[in-house]
Amino acid sequence: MSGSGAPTIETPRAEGLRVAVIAAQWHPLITDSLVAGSERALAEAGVTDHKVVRVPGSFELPVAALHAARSGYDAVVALGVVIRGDTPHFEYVCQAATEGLMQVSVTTGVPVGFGLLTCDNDPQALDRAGLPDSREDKGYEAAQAALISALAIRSL
Ligand code: DLZ
Repeated sequence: MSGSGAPTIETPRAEGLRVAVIAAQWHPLITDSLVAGSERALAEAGVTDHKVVRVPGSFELPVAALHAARSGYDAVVALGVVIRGDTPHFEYVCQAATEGLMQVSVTTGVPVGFGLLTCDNDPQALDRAGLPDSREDKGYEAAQAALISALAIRSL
């Protein structure tokens, strides 16, 4: 999937929304930066009520996201990094996390910003992590997506 075709997205005003950021701990340099990017977006949107919860790995993102969605949060931001290794483990963790997060979102009606990086190698992940030399900031983008979706849902 290439990034070409991505729209220019403005960070909305979202005062009053409650947001849970759920982040895995694997690849801490990258996940910490994704968390920082998501918090930057929340601050720019005027969100004052947010909580960051860390889970061990990306496989655990869906269950924590489910609890957040059931606990009254208006939006969830899920952040993690999975790097391909020599075994099929990569596919299982990526598929479980991705499908699990989508299920949480469609079964609870609470939007989940998808900030799970699924990369072949470290440089690909670093390039998307929102670090000073990164080209992209997927933590920021995932928070934007969660906020915009929550506001869109409210308007329906
Ligand atoms: C086991 C594992 C491996 C090999 N790689 C990653 C990874 O690259 N990124 C990640 O977020 N988690 C990884 N994990 C941990 C699993 O997500 C999970 O935490 C463990 O299997 C325990 O349930």
